[in-house]
Amino acid sequence: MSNDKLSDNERLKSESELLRGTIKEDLTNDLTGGFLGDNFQLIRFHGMYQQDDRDIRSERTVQMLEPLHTVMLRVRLPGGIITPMQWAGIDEFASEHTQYGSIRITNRQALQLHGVLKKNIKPVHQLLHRLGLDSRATAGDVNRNVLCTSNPVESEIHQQAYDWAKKISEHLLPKTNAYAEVWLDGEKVKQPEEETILGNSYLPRKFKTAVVIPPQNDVDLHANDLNFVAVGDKGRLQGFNVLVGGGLAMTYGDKSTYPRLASELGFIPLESTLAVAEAVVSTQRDWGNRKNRRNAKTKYTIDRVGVDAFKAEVELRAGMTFQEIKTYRFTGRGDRIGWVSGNDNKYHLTLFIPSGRLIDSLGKPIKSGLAAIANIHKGDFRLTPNQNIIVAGVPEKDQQLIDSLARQYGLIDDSVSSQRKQSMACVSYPTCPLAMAEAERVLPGIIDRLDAILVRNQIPTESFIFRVTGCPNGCGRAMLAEVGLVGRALDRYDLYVGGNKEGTRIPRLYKENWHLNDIISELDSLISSWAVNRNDNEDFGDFTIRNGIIRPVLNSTDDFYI
Ligand code: SRM
Ligand code: SF4
Repeated sequence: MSNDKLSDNERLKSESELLRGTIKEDLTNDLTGGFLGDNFQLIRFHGMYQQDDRDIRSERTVQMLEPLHTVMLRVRLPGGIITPMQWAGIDEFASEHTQYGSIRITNRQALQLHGVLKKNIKPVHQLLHRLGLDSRATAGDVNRNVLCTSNPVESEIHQQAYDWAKKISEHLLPKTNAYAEVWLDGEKVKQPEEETILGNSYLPRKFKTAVVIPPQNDVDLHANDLNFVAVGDKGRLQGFNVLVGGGLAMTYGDKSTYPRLASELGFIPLESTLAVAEAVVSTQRDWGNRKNRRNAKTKYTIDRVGVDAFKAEVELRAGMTFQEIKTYRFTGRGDRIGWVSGNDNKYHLTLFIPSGRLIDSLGKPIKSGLAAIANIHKGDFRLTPNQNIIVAGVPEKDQQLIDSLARQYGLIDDSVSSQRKQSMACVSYPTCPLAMAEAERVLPGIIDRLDAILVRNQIPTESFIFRVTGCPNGCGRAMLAEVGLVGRALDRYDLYVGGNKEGTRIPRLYKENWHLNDIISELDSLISSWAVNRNDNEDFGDFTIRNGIIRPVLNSTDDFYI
C-alpha cells in the first residue's frame, strides 16, 4: 500500500502522538466552542463527538453565529453495569451541565450525555474518574464498549459472562496515556506508551464486540465484528462459540457496502478467550482496508480473504485451534419488562425507557425517578441493548419500595403495548449530524398507529421487531428487524421486511423512498393479512417470507441487492 492512497484518517491517527493531537491547546481556545482540524476526529477516541443542535442551526446561520458547538460524551460501561452511586453522579451532571438535561441509554449499553459545552468537558471527565468510570474507546477506530446479555436471572452464568466482557474490554483498551494527560491533568495511569494490540495507527475502522448468552440474543450479535456466544454446562460457563464479521451499515448508491451476518469460527475453552480476542483484532488491524473507510470493517476483510483464511490466521496468532461449534439456539431479543426473581433470591426490575431517553416530562419525571431509586438501591443497574434499564439485585424487603417509587415517577406504566416494547429507534435529529430523517422523535407516533392497526385486527398483544434508523448507517439496527425503516429524507424512508425475531436474518428492501403515511398504509394491509392467514404462532417476518411477500436474504454478501 503506498502511503498517499491511505485514507486521511490514517494520516491523522499516525500523526496524533497516540491520540494527543493538539486537543489540550484547543481546550483553551475561547474563539470557538468547537475542536479544530484533526482534533475534531481525535476527540472521538476519547469518547466524544462534536455536535450542534440541528433544530437551531439555520437560525444561528441567519444570525451570523457559529453553530452552538457542544460535545456528546459516551460513558464506557462493559455489559452495561453501573452502580447507584455512579448513576447519581452522572444524573447530577446531566441536570446541571447538559443542553437537554437528559441521559440517553444507547443500544450498546453505554450512556450518552448530549450538549456538553467545552468548558464542562474536563470537569465531566474528572467526575467520571472520581466515580471509577471513563469514556475511553467508546468511539473512534478501536474496540468499543463490550456488550453482554443483560439477563440477570441465571445469575451465575451471567456473572461469569459479564466478567469476561469486562476483561475483554480492559484487554483491548488503548494503552496510550493521552486520556489521563489531557483530561485528568496528567494523572498517571501506568501503562507502556505503545499500542501493542491496536497498533500505533489504531484499527482501520470501529470494532465491536459482544458476549451473548443464548437463548437470548438481546445484544444482536450479528451487528458485531466479534462475538463470544456463551456455552454453559449445569449453570457454569465452559467456553465460547466465536463468530466474526457482523455489521449493519451501508451507504446509499454504493453496492460494495451491505449489512452482513457474523460467520462462525468455532468453539474455544475459556482460557483462550483473551488470546482469540486479541488475534481477531490484530488480524483485522493488519488485513483491514485502510484506503477506503467504507470497506474497512471486519465484515469486508472477511469477504475479501474468505472465512477459512481469516480463521487460520487467528489460530496462528492465538496459538490454538478452534473446535467444532457447539449447538446453540436463539429464541428472542426483547427485554422482559417488569419484575423477575433470580436464582440468587434477588429480584430484578426491568424498566421500559422509551428510546433510552431519560428526561423529565410533565407527569413522567422518569429521570428524577431513576435518581430517587439510585438513592436507596443497594444492588446495581444494568443497561440493556434494547435501551432499557434493569434495577438488579433487589432484596425482597426493598421490592415494595422500589416498585412504588417506579410507579410514582412514571417508570412503570402497565399500559405500554407489546409492540412499543419491541420497537427501537436511533437518536437521529436534532443531535446526529448524519441524520437524514427523524427516528427517536417519530417512533412514539408510529407505534400509536401500529398499535391501532393491531387492535383493529384483534391481535392487540401481538408484536414484531420494529426499528427506525435515521440514515443507512443503521444505528437503530433496522437491518436486523422484522420490519425496518431506514431514513432517506424528511418523512421518507426505505421499508425493509422479512427479518426474524431471533435476529438471524437480514430483512430485504420492500419499498424505496416512501412517505411515512404510505408505509403505514402498506403495513396496515400486511398486518391485516398476517392476522388472518398466519400459521399458529407464526411471527410476522416469517409470515412475509412464507407467503412470498419478500424473498429471504440468504447470503447478504451476494444477494442483498438482487
Ligand atoms: Fe451509531 C455513527 C449513535 C449504535 C453504526 N452513531 C453514529 C453517531 C456517532 C453519528 C456520528 O458519527 O457523528 C451517532 C450519534 C447520534 C447522537 O446524537 O447521539 C450514533 N450509534 C448511535 C447510538 C447512540 C444509537 C442509539 O440510539 O442507541 C448507538 C451508540 C452505541 C454505543 O454505545 O456505542 C449506536 N451505530 C450503532 C449500531 C448498532 C450496534 O452497534 O449494535 C450501528 C450498526 C452496527 C454496525 O456498526 O455495523 C451503528 N454509527 C454507525 C455508523 C456506520 C458504521 C459503518 O460501518 O459504516 C456510523 C457512522 C460512521 O461510523 O461513520 C455511526
Ligand atoms: Fe445518526 Fe444515522 Fe446513526 Fe441514526 S443511524 S444515529 S441518523 S448516524
